[in-house]
Amino acid sequence: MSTVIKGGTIVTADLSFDADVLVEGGRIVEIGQNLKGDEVLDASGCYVMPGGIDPHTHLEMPFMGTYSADDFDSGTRAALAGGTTMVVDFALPSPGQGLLDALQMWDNKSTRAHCDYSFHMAVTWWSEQVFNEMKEVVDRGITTFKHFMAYKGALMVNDDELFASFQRCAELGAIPLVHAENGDVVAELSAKLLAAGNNGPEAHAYSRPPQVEGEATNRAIMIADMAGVPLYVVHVSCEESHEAIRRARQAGKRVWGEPLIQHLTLDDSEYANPDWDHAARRVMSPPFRNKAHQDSLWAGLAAGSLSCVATDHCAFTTDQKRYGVGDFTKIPNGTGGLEDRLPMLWTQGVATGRLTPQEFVAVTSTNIAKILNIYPRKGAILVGADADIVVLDPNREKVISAKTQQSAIDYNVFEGMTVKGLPRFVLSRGKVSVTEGALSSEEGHGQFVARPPAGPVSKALSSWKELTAPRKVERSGIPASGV
Ligand code: DUC
Ligand code: ZN
Ligand code: ZN
Ligand code: ZN
Repeated sequence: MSTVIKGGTIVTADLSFDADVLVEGGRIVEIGQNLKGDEVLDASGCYVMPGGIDPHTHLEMPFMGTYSADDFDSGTRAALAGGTTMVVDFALPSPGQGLLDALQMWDNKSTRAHCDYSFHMAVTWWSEQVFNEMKEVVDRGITTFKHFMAYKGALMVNDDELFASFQRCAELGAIPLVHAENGDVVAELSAKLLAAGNNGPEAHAYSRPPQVEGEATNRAIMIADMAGVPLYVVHVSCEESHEAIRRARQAGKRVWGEPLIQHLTLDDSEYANPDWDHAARRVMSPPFRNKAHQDSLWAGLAAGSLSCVATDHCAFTTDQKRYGVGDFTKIPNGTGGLEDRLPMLWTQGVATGRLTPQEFVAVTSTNIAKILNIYPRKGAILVGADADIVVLDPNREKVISAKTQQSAIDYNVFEGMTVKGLPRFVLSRGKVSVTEGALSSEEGHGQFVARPPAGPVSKALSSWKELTAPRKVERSGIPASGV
């Protein structure tokens, strides 16, 4: 059975042109004029783009005493409903747990996926076992390792562990990721705030000012440079962190930054809401920032200093958020966004003129496909590519509401916002999974996407190593010791 997507405008990260797309056997088999297929999808007036890739989700993840509420079923349904056709989730070993053990847990959970997926592996502690298992993880097609510089006493790794793991990544052709916040400072500030009776959700933001993020981003960049490895910084929320990434890139270092749709579109005034639930539902790390930081992130996407827009989808119900009544440090950190990432970015980015449609495709799909070394199988409209396609209707609109979302939680941080630019069709490896808002996806259709380690292109460009390579100095006059 073949499917032809007819009469639309193809938009890739490079160019736009009018053409039909013929899909068969899960792949794009032809691009051209007047193509014929068994099934016809009318794309007139629409943009035909590579399906979104969300490089940052936490589905059914054990975290802060509970589990994130969306699993691979509801999470990937939400993804597809919003035009995202692949997610990269974090396999998270608890400290002391082996990486392969954690991977088995994620393999089991992900059998429910409605769209394709891959994993990043988190390094939450360091040992010979972790060092050894990293190789096996890479052999299984997981070539990215996440490190938390925050969550002291839980997931945080120290600088010695960070340096050891980054060096191991360099050996394996893998890319380290960092959650960049100074966990020691966050812990100190949190304790001070609580001692002063500041225990509401707004104190969460006070405990994690932009400086803790800027400091950690700079530190991670320097440690990666010394390890000779590229670096991907997740959820860049502020100018301090963006500035560090900009400077590193300008100096020729291979560093990428990932802002979230939430940080681009929601600001810190949310925490001043007198309704405890409203504020707590928006507690995530890093927290929302002010307008100046948002402007910095938008500018970075346009200028290319920031590369990918993600969600960090880590959804908790209102009941779960209430674990933190009386102590903001116990509010499970995280917000949803999987279903809303593309429509929100289109509405507030493309429709406002801040991003071109090509830039939209680059930051929602193509850039991350290249970084993860799965381009052009993913992130492309090309003959031979997987038919992961979103047909986006720029005139289709809705008001975001928890009542109509796929996510399992009871609210939506974008509730009441109008989005214009919604999928008419979404195809997941050729399977029509969404038609004008109606889902026809299939549990278990999603497949694991193994990623080959990067070749020489992944080498960091810093000249630090050559300039300071240890050289033993030959000396003739060596003084007698110990006199
Ligand atoms: N931040 C969150 O808000 N949730 C999950 C993990 C993280 O780093
Ligand atoms: Zn994080
Ligand atoms: Zn995260
Ligand atoms: Zn289902």
